Amino acid sequence: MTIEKKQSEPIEPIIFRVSRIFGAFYEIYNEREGYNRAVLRGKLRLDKGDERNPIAVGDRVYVEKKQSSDYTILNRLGRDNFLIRKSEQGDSHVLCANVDNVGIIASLTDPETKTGFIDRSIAACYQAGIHPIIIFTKKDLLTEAELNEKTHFYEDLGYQILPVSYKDPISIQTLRESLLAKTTFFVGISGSGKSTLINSLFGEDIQKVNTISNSSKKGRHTTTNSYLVSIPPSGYIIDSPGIKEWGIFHIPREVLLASFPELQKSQSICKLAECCNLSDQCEMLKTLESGDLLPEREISMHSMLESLDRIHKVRTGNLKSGRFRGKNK
Ligand SMILES: Nc1nc2c(ncn2[C@@H]2O[C@H](COP(=O)(O)OP(=O)(O)O)[C@@H](O)[C@H]2O)c(=O)[nH]1
Ligand SMILES: [Mg+2]
Repeated sequence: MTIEKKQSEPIEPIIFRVSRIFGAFYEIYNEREGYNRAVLRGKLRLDKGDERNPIAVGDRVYVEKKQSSDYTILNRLGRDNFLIRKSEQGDSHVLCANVDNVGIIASLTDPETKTGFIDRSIAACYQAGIHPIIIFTKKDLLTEAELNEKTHFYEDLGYQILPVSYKDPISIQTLRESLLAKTTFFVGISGSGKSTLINSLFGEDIQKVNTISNSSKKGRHTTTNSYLVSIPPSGYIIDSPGIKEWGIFHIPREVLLASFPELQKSQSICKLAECCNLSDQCEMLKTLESGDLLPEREISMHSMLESLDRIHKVRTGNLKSGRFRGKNK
């Protein structure tokens, strides 16, 4: 892409990735120029339409650098994928864009991350077509037998799992190798050991290193606290604020069911060419009700399906009017 400036002076825009958002300011990163601060071109600001923010952390953007070393974001490149979280109130939020993996940070103990959190995160990954890696933290606090019991549950379902401890450098190295040359979104409940893990991967305290972020912090205007950081020797991590639960209200019911490997098998034997939208012929529903799933799995799926029912009640109040946006007044 070439942008014409005063007709005679073409400018080659540079591609950066958005590493952090502070209200109207964007922190952008590329390997050659490091972290820099940018603003959005005026027109792009107006074009944003329905989206609360047209740019998410992880987006690739065309940037113009003026002589004064001010950076302006001209355009956003198309996204490979993106992850969103939708709350019960109908607020949806693009968490990040262009990611290869989601690292689900699940602490084995102190506090133990509930399987409900892991399963909701996996469902969100499934919907977005992004590979989940379950990173079990604090493995040093468990015996070998306890560790095996907890991790085999997900491993047997076919998921990639990585048990780690910041006290075990080999486990950190193994994790580093699986993240090589990839962009990985880290999600976890607070206290799960996410910051400790990122610092271990980075080699020092990331919050202190990311100086641009600190100098341009705009407190009240911050729309998202996620940030992208380049991890040596290659690859990126996007850290997200600790959350209680991944809101899955944007996920269609049949996609939620298909996010369970046990139910995917039933989906593949379904005789209908198109999804039946869960008619009584739905093979996935039949399997769910047949009692063939492990009890924990069945409880988890029913809990997720019940969450979807809750949003339908909210929707009757007409989300478009904005009545249920923001705070639940
Ligand atoms: N024993 C042990 N404690 C850990 C480990 N990782 C984190 N912690 C502790 O768990 C607490 C929460 O960690 P933190 O990284 O702040 O969690 P975050 O809220 O997910 O960012 C801190 O007291 C850490 O020292 C681990 O691998 N082993
Ligand atoms: Mg933290």
